[in-house]
Amino acid sequence: MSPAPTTHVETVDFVMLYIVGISVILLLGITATMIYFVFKYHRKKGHQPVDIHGNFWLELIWIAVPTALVLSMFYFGYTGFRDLRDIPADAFKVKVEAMMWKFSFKYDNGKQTDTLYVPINTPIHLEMTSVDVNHAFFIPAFRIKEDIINNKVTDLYFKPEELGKYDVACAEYCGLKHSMMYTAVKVLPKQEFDAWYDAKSNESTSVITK
Ligand SMILES: [Cu+2]
Repeated sequence: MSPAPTTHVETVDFVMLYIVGISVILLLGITATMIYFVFKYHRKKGHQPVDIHGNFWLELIWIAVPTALVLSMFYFGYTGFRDLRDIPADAFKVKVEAMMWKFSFKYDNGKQTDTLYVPINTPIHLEMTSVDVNHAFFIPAFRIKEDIINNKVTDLYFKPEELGKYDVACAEYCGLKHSMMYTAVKVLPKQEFDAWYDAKSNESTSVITK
């Protein structure tokens, strides 16, 4: 497996697999028990059913085990979420403006682009707002997504660790051309990014197209 493009990928995928894994094991276990009971306790001639009034240990187990499982899901979900929200103060800031139906990226030095360019191995902080309706910023390969709201600033954070070009999509239905509201994030080597950042032209001459 190739290395993940950001550290968030491992965290988010782990939580996902953990929850789905537990759910699948429980589904199979409960279904198997149910089928077994249907055969074991079906009506038989000459069999007298008896009522059972409580079983302390059984009840303790079926309260304690699901509680522990759900709390562990919460724990991994919460620590993963904290990683996504813990934005380093020295992160490289890019302002994102969403509008029907495109994204615009503004850098501190005045540069403005339609494609997001970022240097590798650098924490990136996106400060996002919308000039019209609600949108959402989604980079599937990085496992990050956040709403973009009019008159409000929302944030996203990631640290790219793999060079390349990754899809960015709007993930909130925002009108007629919502389905075409796509752009890309290009992760460049540090030197190449600096050259682009300091150059007059807005477009990168990068050969990265994958
Ligand atoms: Cu949109």
